[in-house]
Amino acid sequence: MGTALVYHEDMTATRLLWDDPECEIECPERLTAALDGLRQRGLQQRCLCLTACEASEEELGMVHSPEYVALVRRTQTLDKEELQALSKQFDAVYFHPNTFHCARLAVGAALQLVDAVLTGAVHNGLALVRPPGHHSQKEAANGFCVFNNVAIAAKHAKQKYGLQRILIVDWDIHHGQGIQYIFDDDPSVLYFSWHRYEHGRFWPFLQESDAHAVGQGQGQGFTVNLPWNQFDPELVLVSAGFDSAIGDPEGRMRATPECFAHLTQLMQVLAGGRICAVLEGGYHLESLAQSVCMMVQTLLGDPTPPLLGLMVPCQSALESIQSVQTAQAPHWTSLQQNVAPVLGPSTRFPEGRSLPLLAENPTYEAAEAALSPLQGELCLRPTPPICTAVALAVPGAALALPPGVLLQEESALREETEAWARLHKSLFQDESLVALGKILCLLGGILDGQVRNGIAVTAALATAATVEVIIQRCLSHGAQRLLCVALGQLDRPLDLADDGRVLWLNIRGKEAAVESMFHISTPLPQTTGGFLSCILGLVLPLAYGFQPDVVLMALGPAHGLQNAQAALLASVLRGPAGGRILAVVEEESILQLARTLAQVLLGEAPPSLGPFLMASPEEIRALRLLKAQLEPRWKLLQAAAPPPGSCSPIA
Ligand code: Q9C
Ligand code: ZN
Repeated sequence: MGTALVYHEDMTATRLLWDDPECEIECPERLTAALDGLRQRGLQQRCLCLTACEASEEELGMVHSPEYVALVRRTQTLDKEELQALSKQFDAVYFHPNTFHCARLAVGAALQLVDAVLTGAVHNGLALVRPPGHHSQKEAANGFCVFNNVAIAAKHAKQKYGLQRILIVDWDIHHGQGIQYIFDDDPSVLYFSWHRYEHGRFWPFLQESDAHAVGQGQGQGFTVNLPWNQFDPELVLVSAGFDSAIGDPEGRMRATPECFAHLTQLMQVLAGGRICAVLEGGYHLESLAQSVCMMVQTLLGDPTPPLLGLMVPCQSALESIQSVQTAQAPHWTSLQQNVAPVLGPSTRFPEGRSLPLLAENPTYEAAEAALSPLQGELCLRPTPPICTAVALAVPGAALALPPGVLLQEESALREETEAWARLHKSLFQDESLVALGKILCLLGGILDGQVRNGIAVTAALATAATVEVIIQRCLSHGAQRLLCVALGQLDRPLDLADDGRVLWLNIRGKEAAVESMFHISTPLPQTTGGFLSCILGLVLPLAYGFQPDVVLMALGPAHGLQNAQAALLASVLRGPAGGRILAVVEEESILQLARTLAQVLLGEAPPSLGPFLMASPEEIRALRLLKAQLEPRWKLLQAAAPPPGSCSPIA
């Protein structure tokens, strides 16, 4: 089980035959650059490489009319002048004698990827295709797109595999209006798109790209901008455009390649990790190649590199999120319990404001200049030789570990272990001292970059003392910032300085409390909705905002977490610190828990949280209270997801 890469070199055989500055960016080199990047970084070799076959006309017919398919088929025999004349009938489109062949291969590649994932041959995958698809419509080519690859893939997944809920995440910089039209009244396909809009002044200049478009008829509420609303998809299709990436001449935005690793990782907690990504836009060759590598690396289960930069959402992004919530609220009860603050009218821009962004964006050139020094450095971060290691207090538990996990047998030097034990005046004896020695050795491996992540099983009653030692060891080893997410009865070590190096987040107890901006307590929610809100609306923004270099997730006595909840938490915490996470669990709770955590740390999707329950009013009140107090320091909380409510839109 791994990651599929679907491709056919014939898809480089279509190109622009005349002068057209708008279309020339959609060139064959896009595919070769992406593929070379994957090859150079050794990523292609780790994938299951599949050769694309042409889709049949019947398959094209799931979305397109026979007349339109016939029209595209006829382009095979047209001369240059005829091709140019036909292209002019559409917006931002060019035809080539090979277009029909390439476009059928592109659809075929998307279908093969869905087959590979849904038959269980692979976990996930990427189809590297041209032409792209998301703008194409039943009877029209549009925006370089000829056939709608992803839409046909969704129909195929429904028809051939009987799927009932498919999520399409479209992160191309342009709105995929083609996909939106095709599934407008279909509640089984949730289309989520984020795109540059500029109040209608960014291509394709459509009113229906705005937040108020929520779908029609039965499909109302299934054209959405928030993936986290308990649709609970069985499959995730990604319209993976990379034209929002830094340096892109078309999108002129500044997403770094790392952003795509994190986007991919966030998608991986959905649908049991069944992700099929299909290339859409992306026109800066080097930026495209790097972004594709980031995505494939994450699909393969590698840790995500840390996100750099200021962790502050911009006002205009907050406004967009706010209007989506307002527009969707009638269709999703989850969005009616919004904990996000409502923006006052004074902060809203008038509809017809002038647009500094579409004119020459002064930061764009700077961004492009910044790209070149980034290049070599990016993927050079060495991947630690060992993925996940487990230090066990009880040797018998090793039987429950999944394959691929290294059992930590080695210990730190006895003198060193004893020195740490003494320093913390704690009663480490015999068994617990042996366990501590192994844990110190495992931690050393993580800090030195030999091991990506790990699980430390402490002897009974030794968790709190072990956590103290781990914190001190991290700080003395030069960790700048350590995030501790502590569950159950674990107190913040008393002698720990509140100097911003450790962010202590305790999830337990009855009261939400902000002792300081770096010492926060919140109750463990008892509902699925409350738990998701806590993880996605509080822990995740705090973790990304803090930018830790190590994450410690400690499950102390009476932590009360179900295995699936622990798995989701660990899975989310893999993101912020480049995957450097150490999970500490107490002996009594191990076996199945350690196994589940190990699977997630290896890169597998967390299991389902089970039946959905709305967040309770008290849970929402606690979260609101914390957000209000923490927002001045932790700005990402402003953009946090609202607490999810019911499983389905209101009928
Ligand atoms: N001056 C994709 O990314 N260009 N298609 C509009 C207006 C058309 C983009 C430029 C962009 C089409 C798949
Ligand atoms: Zn695009």
